[in-house]
Amino acid sequence: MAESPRPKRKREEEEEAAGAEPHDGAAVPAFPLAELRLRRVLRESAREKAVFLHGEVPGEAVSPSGEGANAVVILEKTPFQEEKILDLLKKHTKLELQMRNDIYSTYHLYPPPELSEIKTTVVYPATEKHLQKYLRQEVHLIRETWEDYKSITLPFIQSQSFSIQWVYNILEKKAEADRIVHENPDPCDGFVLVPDLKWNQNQLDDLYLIALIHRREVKSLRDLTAEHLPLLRNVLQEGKEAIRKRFGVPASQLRIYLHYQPSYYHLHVHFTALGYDAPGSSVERAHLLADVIDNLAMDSTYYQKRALTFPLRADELLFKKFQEAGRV
Ligand code: GTA
Repeated sequence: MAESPRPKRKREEEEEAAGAEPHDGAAVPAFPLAELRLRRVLRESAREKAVFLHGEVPGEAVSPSGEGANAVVILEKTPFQEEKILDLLKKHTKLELQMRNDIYSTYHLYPPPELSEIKTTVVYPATEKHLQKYLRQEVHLIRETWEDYKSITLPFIQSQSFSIQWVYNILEKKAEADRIVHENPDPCDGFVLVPDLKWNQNQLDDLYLIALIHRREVKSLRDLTAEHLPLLRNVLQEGKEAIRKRFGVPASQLRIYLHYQPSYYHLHVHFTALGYDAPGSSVERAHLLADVIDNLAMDSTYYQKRALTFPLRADELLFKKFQEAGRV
């Protein structure tokens, strides 16, 4: 638990703005959550205290393929905020004894509405790929050589990847402009640092920011060479400094890494609290930025030479491409 990183009023202003400012800057009504038809539970996790839902928005024009009316809704219980715990103890609406045994007892505590927030993330309209992404599935590890990258992965990325319009909206200040924590405006070696979609900014325990580079042609780790070292060093140094200044978290408590494979092929760097077990921070997917910099400084073509390992879900098209090529 940690202190709220920002004053409450500021948060409220941002929340109001978030409700009124969609990706193109025009005002839209809130997502009609109460009318959502639940199609299925894609995944639920007791550990993450989150559930991933596939819903259908009634009354929306449905394309022949059924796309357009689909939504993914992620409901997630939020971490405790230290400054609100006293309120939780004092202002609960009901306290029900569940069991008592000697010195041990458990209760159902029902907090007042203002202390029972559920973080709700909506992807709407959601594509089939979004539905697949959140569906619980068997996962396999792939070992991709540079030749595999060129003959299997790159053609797949060019034909299939997720839209990165949301990235361009941030870089062009069409969305989330009021959330920018730091910007280096240099078109070649600059970037924008913003809170990640997954972080509600109420507490530092699950701190999560992303740095999006201004350059548009760098898709992933595989494109990096020594030419990108000034950019990567800027992201590392300035990102650390901006987070220390804004949130008071020292660099020694940050995990700063890139994903391979990413979901979005516009180079970005994840900054998460070291104590937070963020989705995608495990060894099969995360590459520490400091190590990436060292590798490139030793060998400019390091990431065009070495094999890279990553997990793929069994029904992902990229997995099928590796299977067809006899590489799984
Ligand atoms: N600020 O509009 C955005 C935005 N979008 C669309 C994505 N991101 C955004 N940030 C802002 N505004 O950290 C963030 C994502 C992610 C990063 C992209 O950009 O939150 P990536 O390209 O490496 O893709 O990173 P990644 O990691 O696969 O994406 P993502 O969405 O984090 O999914 C990884 C897994 O985490 C999912 O399969 C799921 O199991 C889990 N997960 C995803 N979203 C949530 C969530 N909201 N709550 C809990 N778990 C989640």
